[in-house]
Order: sequence, then structure tokens, then C-alpha cells
Amino acid sequence: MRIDGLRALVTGSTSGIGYATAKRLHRAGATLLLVGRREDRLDALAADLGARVHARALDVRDGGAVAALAEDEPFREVDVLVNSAGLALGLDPVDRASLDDWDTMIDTNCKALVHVTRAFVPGMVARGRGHVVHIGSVAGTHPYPAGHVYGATKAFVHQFSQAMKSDLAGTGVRVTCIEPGMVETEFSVVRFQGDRDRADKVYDGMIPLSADDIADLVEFAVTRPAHVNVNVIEVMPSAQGFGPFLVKRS
Ligand code: NDP
Ligand code: 8X3
Repeated sequence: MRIDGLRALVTGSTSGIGYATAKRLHRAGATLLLVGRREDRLDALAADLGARVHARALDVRDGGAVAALAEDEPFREVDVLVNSAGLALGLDPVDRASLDDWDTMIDTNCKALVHVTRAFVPGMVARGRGHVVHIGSVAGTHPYPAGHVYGATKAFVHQFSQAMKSDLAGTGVRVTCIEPGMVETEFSVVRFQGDRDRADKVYDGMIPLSADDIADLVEFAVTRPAHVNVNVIEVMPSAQGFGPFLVKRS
């Protein structure tokens, strides 16, 4: 499939994977519809990209704003939707983690993602073409200490994607869930509430994935021939692996 001429909406395009994906799809010829909260970043990216760009600053947790966006002219006909907006907050064990952080992760990674998807998929089905790409995580499949609610939100994204695929089979609308391991973006800075030193330590002494590595995979999935649906891509840095089962001995 060719990307030029398509309209691609990327949530979370102010940073990281969404930013790299927006740039990648634009370079391939798509018209970009950028969404994120930080208006200055959207303006800077739009200025950088030049033509074929529309941007809206909004919080994807605002269901009314998301529904209104789908009625807004440049956003009415979306061919490719990349749901990258999301976050992890905190790394405290389940008995000490913040309930507010849990709510924010659930509201953003799960509720907002389904609201955005629900706003744009009916138009795709009516036009008989479209592609929804969700950014899940290895954390949705492989548990790690203090990954509880973040991992659970990404398990939700995985299962929602797979079930969507069942509903949309034969409609011309494709669904892909890309599930990365460690990608060096602002992800850890956000997780540790702006503590850059702690965030940097996450990637110390190893080569993490880059946001561009993930944008590559989005482009790969979107450019397969129309009869090919890439369901799930799980990807990790070569230096990352899985932990052994934990056993607490008395
Ligand atoms: P970044 O922090 O660099 O980017 C997150 C993006 O999400 C920002 O553009 C941010 O924009 C946007 N966002 C967050 N909350 C909202 C909101 N309420 N409304 C609108 N936009 C929002 O992290 P990544 O690029 O790494 O993360 C992108 C996705 O990839 C997330 O879903 C994350 O869970 C997932 N992921 C990340 C991995 C990693 O190791 N980095 C690994 C696996 C998955 P703004 O603040 O301007 O609103
Ligand atoms: C982010 C990947 O391993 O930091 O989703 O949870 S991980």
C-alpha cells in the first residue's frame, strides 16, 4: 500500500514514538493530523513538516473534544490512526502505588484509546478502508515488578486490538498492535515525574530501541498490501530479556 495521499492521525505526536511516526508518515507522503496536549510542540512539528499538516491541541481523555475532532473538516476522513498517546506513572509496588497514577494510566491508555478509536473507525468502515495502529507494550504480556497497572493497561490494548480485528475482518479496515520493550523517549522522564537522572539510568549501559525503530514498524505494517494484516509485532532491544520466576524463601 502507498502512503502518499493518505490522511494519518497520530495521537501523542508531541514526543517519542508518536513524533517519530508522524515525521515518518509525512515523509512518505501522508497528510498529517497531529494530536497532543503541548501546543508549542505541535506548532514546532507542524512548522518543521511544512505542508500537509493539521494540528489540534487536546487531551485525549476529553471524550467530548475527541468526538468533536472527528466532525472537524480536516480530521473527518482519517485513513490511518496511530494511537501512541499513553504513559506509565511510578514504579512502586502494588501496595504503595498511587491510586491517582493508576487512574491516569487507565484513563489515558485504555479509556482515551477506545474513545479515539470509536470516533474514527465508523468512518473507515463506511469508506471501506483504514488502518488502526495501537502502541501496546511487552509489559502487556510479560509481567515485571511494579509493572501492575501499566502492564494491565497494555494487556487491554492487546486484547482490544485483537477483538477489533475480528469485528473489522472483511471491512477493509486493518488493525495492528505494536508492542515494544525499552524505547528511549520521554517515557521514563514522565514515569519518574521529571527525574531525568533516574530516567537516564533506565538506559544506562545498553542500547535501547529508538522512537524511529518503532516508526519503522508502523510504516512496515501500513505499507503491506491491502490483503495483509499485521496483527501484532513484539519488539525488544537486543540487550533486553525476561526475568526468571521470583521465589521468596523463608
Ligand atoms: P513519550 O512520553 O515520549 O510520549 C508520550 C506522548 O503521549 C506525548 O506526545 C504526550 O503528549 C502524549 N500524551 C500523553 N498523555 C496524553 C493525553 N492525556 N492527551 C494527549 N496526549 C497525551 O513516550 P513514548 O513515545 O515512549 O510513548 C508512546 C506510547 O508508547 C505510549 O503509549 C507508551 O506506553 C508506549 N510504549 C513506550 C515504550 C517505551 O519504552 N518508551 C515501550 C512500549 C510502549 P502531551 O504530553 O503533549 O500531551
Ligand atoms: C514500556 C516498556 O518494559 O519499560 O512499555 O515497561 S517497559
